[in-house]
Amino acid sequence: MRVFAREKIRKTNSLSAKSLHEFSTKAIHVGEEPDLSNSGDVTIPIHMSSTFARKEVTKPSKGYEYSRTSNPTRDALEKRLAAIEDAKFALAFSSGLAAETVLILSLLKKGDHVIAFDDLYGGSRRLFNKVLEKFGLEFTYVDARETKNVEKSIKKNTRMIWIETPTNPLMKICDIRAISKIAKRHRMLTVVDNTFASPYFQKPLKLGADISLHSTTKYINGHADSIGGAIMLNDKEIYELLKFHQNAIGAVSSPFNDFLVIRGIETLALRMERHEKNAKAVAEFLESHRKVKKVYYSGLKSHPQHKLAKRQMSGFSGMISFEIKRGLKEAKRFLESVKLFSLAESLGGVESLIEHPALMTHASIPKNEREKIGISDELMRISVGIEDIDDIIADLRQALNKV
Ligand code: P1T
Repeated sequence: MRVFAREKIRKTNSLSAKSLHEFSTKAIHVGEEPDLSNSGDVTIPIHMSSTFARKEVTKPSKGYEYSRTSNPTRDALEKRLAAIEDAKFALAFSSGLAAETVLILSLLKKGDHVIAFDDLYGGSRRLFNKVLEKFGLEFTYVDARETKNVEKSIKKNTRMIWIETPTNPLMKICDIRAISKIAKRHRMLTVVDNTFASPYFQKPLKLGADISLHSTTKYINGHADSIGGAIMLNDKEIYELLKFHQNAIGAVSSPFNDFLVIRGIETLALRMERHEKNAKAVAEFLESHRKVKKVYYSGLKSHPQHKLAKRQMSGFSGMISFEIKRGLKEAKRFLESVKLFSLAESLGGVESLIEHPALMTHASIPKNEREKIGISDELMRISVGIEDIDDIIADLRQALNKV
């Protein structure tokens, strides 16, 4: 019996991110190898303790001293996050915006300049302009679909290029490989907010980016029941700097939320396949509806960057935006007529959500700026859930009939 147990220990201990190659296997096993010398939990326990006892004054017993600095449940999540993004390192934060804040405060200083895609989550632009500019950082927004717009905006003090692709909310695509090349040539860092694609469909680090960032609140957790953020990267020096600031600033995720995100990741591959399948059907339905003016979905052949999306993503994800023909009043009527969809901010959960960017997620961007980017009053964004596709389309159809 003892021999059997030891054999099993050896077997389970051999599971590591390095020895596992396929996404779904890593998403289920990395960070949760059962420790058979202890209780052998198959799922990682939620270590709620804020502090850890030690025997010797100067040496934490198992490397843990205080949960802001590190925590076994967070460690498990960070290992898994690194594994699913094929990254060497990952760090987990209390929100996507906390991850962004720690990233910028760790790597930039007063007087530094950032070039950012002009179509970004409204909260990211609010963070940049209303918070970080106060500390002497400078941001320039460009339409990064044209790589030359990025190159043209480089200044002596430019240190970072910040992109989303697909963007929130207009699903614009930029060329991660080409932009990363420019950044390298000018010794700048490329940060990709990979929230909309998820690590299942896009791996920015493999395309040359330095940092991949996520709001884990969205697809990675996938059940609309926790707020969190993550940074994945390969550079050890930058990782150590970020790890220092994660502790020094303190915007860490809670062990309970870490547990939820670990559990969410286990079904990420299955969920993303279904999100995409449903989204394709919804995009085609909307595109063929006479009351719909325009559909924004990179999986449609009519999307101006469909080919680039196909090249750098392995799937098109579940986010769609669209405009109806009859103005704000009718858009509001449509939004208030859906029944299966919840009219709510956020995205990436199993349930279908719908929202109005100009009045909700992107309301903090001045109207003239919004219009310049293309966020009109008729624009609506949907996060297609994994419910039965017939029910999803029936709900959209009945709401369109009310317009
Ligand atoms: O909400 P939080 O976990 O802090 O993540 C911020 C964030 C960062 N990046 C992208 C691309 C995002 O979409 C978000 C959050 N977005 C929404 C809440 C939304 O409804 O678009």
